[in-house]
Amino acid sequence: MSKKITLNIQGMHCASCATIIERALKKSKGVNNAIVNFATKKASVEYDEALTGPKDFELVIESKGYSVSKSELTLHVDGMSSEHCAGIVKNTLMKLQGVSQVKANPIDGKAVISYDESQLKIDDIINF
Ligand SMILES: [Cu+2]
Repeated sequence: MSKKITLNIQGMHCASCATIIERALKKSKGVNNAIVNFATKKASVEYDEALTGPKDFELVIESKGYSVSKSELTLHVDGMSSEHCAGIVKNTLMKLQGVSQVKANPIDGKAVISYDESQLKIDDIINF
């Protein structure tokens, strides 16, 4: 299945940076097409879901010295009072598309989520 995503890229300072990233993405396994726009700082990637995914693109982009910008959100999760609950919260959140990291702490009941704003909205996280 072919999928398309948009990533926000940090660290590009001219049009040739965009070209470097674009070439690297196009060369990676499972990528059908990639367009990197310097002006909007966005990369749009068409890929085969069975072969690759956003985490791979992130690695490719980082290997060229750029990064994918992430947003961080802290939620207070009611009732998350043990390691067991924290584990469930973490696993559930990690399944959402665009979420790259979750730290769930049963002691203060807080979950810190790193996610890609272009793939996931705060409402999606809160209502999941
Ligand atoms: Cu440049």
